Amino acid sequence: MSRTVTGACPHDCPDRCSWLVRVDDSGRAVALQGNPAHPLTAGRLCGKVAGYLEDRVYSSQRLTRALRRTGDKGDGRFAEIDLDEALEEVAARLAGIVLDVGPAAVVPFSYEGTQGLLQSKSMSERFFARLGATELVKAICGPTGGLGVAAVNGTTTGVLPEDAEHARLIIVWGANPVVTTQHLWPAILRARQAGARLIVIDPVATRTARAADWHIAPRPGTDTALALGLAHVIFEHELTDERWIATHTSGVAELRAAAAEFTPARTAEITGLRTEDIVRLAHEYAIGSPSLIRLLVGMEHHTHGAAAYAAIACLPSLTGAWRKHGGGLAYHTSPHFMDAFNMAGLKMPHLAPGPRRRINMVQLGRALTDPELDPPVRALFVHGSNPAVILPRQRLVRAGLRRDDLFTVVHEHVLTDTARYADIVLPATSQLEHLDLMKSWGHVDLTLNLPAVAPPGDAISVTDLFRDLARRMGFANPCFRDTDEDLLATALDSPHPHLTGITAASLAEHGGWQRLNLPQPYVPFVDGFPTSDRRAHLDAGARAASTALPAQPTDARWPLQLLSVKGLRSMNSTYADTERGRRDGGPWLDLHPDDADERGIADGDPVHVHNQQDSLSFYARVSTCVLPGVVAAVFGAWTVSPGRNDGATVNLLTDDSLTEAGGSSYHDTFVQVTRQV
Ligand SMILES: Nc1nc2c(c(=O)[nH]1)N[C@H]1C(S)=C(S)[C@@H](COP(=O)(O)OP(=O)(O)OC[C@H]3O[C@@H](n4cnc5c(=O)[nH]c(N)nc54)[C@H](O)[C@@H]3O)O[C@H]1N2
Ligand SMILES: Nc1nc2c(c(=O)[nH]1)N[C@H]1C(S)=C(S)[C@@H](COP(=O)(O)OP(=O)(O)OC[C@H]3O[C@@H](n4cnc5c(=O)[nH]c(N)nc54)[C@H](O)[C@@H]3O)O[C@H]1N2
Ligand code: SF4
Ligand SMILES: [Mo]
Repeated sequence: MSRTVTGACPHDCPDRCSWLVRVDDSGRAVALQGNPAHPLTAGRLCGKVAGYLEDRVYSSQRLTRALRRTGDKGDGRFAEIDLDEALEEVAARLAGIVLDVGPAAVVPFSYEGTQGLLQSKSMSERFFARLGATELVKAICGPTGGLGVAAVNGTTTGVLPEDAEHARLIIVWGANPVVTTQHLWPAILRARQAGARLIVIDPVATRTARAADWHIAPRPGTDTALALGLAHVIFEHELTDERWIATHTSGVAELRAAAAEFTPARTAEITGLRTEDIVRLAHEYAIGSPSLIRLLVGMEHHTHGAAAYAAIACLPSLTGAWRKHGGGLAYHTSPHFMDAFNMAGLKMPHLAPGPRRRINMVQLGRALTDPELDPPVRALFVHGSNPAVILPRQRLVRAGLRRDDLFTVVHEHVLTDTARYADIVLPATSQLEHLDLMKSWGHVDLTLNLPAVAPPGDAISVTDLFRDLARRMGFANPCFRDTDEDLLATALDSPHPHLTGITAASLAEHGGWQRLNLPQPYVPFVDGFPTSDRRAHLDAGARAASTALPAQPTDARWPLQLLSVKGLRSMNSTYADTERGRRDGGPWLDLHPDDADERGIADGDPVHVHNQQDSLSFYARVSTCVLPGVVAAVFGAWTVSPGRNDGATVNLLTDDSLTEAGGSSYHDTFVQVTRQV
């Protein structure tokens, strides 16, 4: 008899689909489908994940045995070894490095390959805390926008993205939901069916922008100016909600003064938009009711990204958009979960023997190659991430990974670019083979992922891996013997009202998911913002004014701004190796006709894209999809993906400077494009 097991997609995607796995008599998963009972998933997985069984679980490329490197770092030659032998070697090497140089010489590098609490934030965290390893600052995605929005509202949460359905004027600002949040997009479509108008603010004519009623394309990095320009018009034309401002905000005088400088004419000059469009947008926004601004990650990857989020976050408080269900600002929903879970119990940071050194993931390349770093990084333990592809300044990262005196362990599903540099590769379980508890950053349903099939070969989960290493390294604390079920119960062991009545058993009984206990309808902030004085701090938006000018090329040789965006068929760098991931062909670089003409480039021509860091090959796609002065490419390709990219991994060109919150300012990258002869 076949059986059906409930689970959830592990990816770093706001949609967090609930899924059903059909397993046949022999214990093989034969079908994977979106859970029809979960309202947002609505029975459908996206095109990236629909093939998870073939592309990952049963892929011929799947790692099922531990590997030891036999060739040079990076060239991908390995020999299979026993898992026990591999783990013994890892434990011995880590112990040796701790003894020789100290525990800070060990750097764990994990990110969002799986967003499961157990696989990404439990036993591994305990292990590295107990070891006293360097702590990785993981601010590449989220904290920059979060810093700006929370400076105003006290939190990054707001309108639930699914409540876009109730809005009648929707501004999607720096987000591409048709590609990146495919299950939340229908909420926007439903709103439109009910008469809502959709405006997209994006320098690129994305699929979302092309579907909008109005696409506004400011120059990249000019959103602070645009938001302050809109505030200017809203003040000047008395479109403010004075009652909301008086009772729910502070700092309006500062914001008014800052916005005074951003006349439509000046705003137009900075953003490249027309003055009449700025005035019209402000009016439409202020009058639309309920009006919703949907933010995601687009403005984050700029040096002054946080400022833009702060300036934008002031707008709904100027117009009182928060009053109505569906009105306000929709951004991350994570805090609804993360504030509720017992994270200290799960991660146990107190196990650390003392203060831990911190290294920012964005600058891993620097850390690995800095001759002055004391202690030097001597061991790198990677799981749930592909740093050789996703990090900026890729050549430096790879130079670091190539170091002979660096011991690198990579726990993975497939032999990624990063895994090719490993001394030891360990095979990881897939989402079908381990237990997990999944939050979401796009909705408020908690999902349970039950193991559906046995792991292939020696594949081992993150939790089992670190339990085993803890034992081998003699960590006596009983917390290292907690089972996955114990860990799951610990995560939910919290007095927070969002979790009342939610247990592993109740999640299973409810078909694998339950909504957090939030009021329905959820109308945030009508009773006050979660700030010290319960008010939105508009002065934070005023302070943004000082960084309202966009990044400029510092060298006339590299005049074009390169935006590297998310791909339709890949999930960051995941699936870039699959047939599906390669279907788009290319790699493509979008280029404006003016810039193409100036360089004698025709549509489809092979081009070099180069700057002070590197040079890559692309095919030009000449169209007005991008503004003059801007080029755009999808990031995430691997150097070794055959046929697709000739090694064109965009992060060879991106710079590793930090945003205000320690994120990566990928988009402040400037390049030149020349026709290949
Ligand atoms: N298919 C697919 N889905 C994904 C992912 C994926 O790789 N593929 N990745 C997931 C992850 S990790 C994330 S963080 C989310 C991201 O989801 P999104 O934020 O929706 O995606 P991005 O492509 O990073 O950026 C969105 C848009 O911001 C625009 N942008 C860049 N600079 C500026 C600017 O200065 N101002 C304005 N207004 N817009 C700007 C870009 O042109 C881009 O179209 O998607 C998730 N979902
Ligand atoms: N130029 C440029 N660079 C970018 C971005 C951009 O827009 N432009 N976007 C940035 C953003 S927003 C983000 S979030 C990051 C994403 O960076 P990452 O989170 O590193 O994303 P992925 O490339 O998906 O790599 C995740 C890896 O985890 C592995 N994995 C999945 N599940 C498991 C598991 O259960 N166990 C183990 N051990 N491994 C697992 C996958 O096989 C995959 O290789 O990239 C950033 N990089
Ligand atoms: S990547 Fe996102 S849209 Fe696709 S199945 Fe996973 S959660 Fe759903
Ligand atoms: Mo991200």
